[in-house]
Amino acid sequence: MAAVTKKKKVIIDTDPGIDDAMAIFVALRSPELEVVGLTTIFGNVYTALATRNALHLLETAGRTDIPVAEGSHVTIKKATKLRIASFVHGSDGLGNQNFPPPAGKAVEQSAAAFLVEQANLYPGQVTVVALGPLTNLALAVELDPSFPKKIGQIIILGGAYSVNGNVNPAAEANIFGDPDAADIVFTCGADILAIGINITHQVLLSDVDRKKLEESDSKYARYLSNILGYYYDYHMDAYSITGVYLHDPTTLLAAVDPSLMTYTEGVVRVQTDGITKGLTVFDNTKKTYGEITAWCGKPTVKVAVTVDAPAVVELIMQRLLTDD
Ligand SMILES: [Ca+2]
Repeated sequence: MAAVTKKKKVIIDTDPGIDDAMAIFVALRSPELEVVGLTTIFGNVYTALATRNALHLLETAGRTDIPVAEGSHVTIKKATKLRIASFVHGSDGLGNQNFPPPAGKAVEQSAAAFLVEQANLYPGQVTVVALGPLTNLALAVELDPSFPKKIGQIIILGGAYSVNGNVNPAAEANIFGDPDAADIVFTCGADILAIGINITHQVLLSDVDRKKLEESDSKYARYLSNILGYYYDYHMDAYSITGVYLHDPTTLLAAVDPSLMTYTEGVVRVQTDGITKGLTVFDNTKKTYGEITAWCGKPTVKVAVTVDAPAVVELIMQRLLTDD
């Protein structure tokens, strides 16, 4: 038994989303991981549709054994005016393919309650891969102040470190979706690894890769080929590129193989209002400022600074091009 490597327990907090779908499939296809649940959040779509899509993706993969817990429908401050990125992923979140509704249902528990429960069941052993706005995680911290110490690691797709955002020059979409929640999570004291768009904008799925997916017999590759068209069109319109950024699957791979990236450590605070709402500001903690700042005394987090992009794309493709 000693030779058997223990699988890492993972909860994916997600707003599916075309690249979320890809990340979920990569997770299910990764022998290093045991996906213990999906929790849902608004972002690419509203929360109810995120739940429907999460159930649909698990049914597509034949993994209805994995529970889905529905997350918050409002921000941590109860704002109901949400930023929904349907222009990126289609109004159904999955490239407007008119998939039938899922047969299954979410569990009764809320996402935050599920996160707290799993952290208590397996202290120090559960990794949360957060692929949407951070509301559910902030609610988990509020629900159980010991959650940050009981959760193993939180890997966050969020922020733009020393680069422009993708909602506006200041803000990256997941942080912009609920900046107050993001600030709670970044300063909660958990073992946090943040992957910003300075990283994910280096990881591009090219036309050649797309063709390989289209020509593959794998059910995952075929499914993704069908929904990727909308995402390619958005990237051509927004960035004038023939390819798509692999935000969510890249972040997921940090749970599979952290050595694909390098990291620095410091304190991240989030701007919660004004024209720079959603801005993530990293303090490298190397300078002792002459006055008390909002970063002073806050716990440090890890932020990814470089990525082996070809290796990330290769691993994603390897996981998706087969289905057994
Ligand atoms: Ca996402």
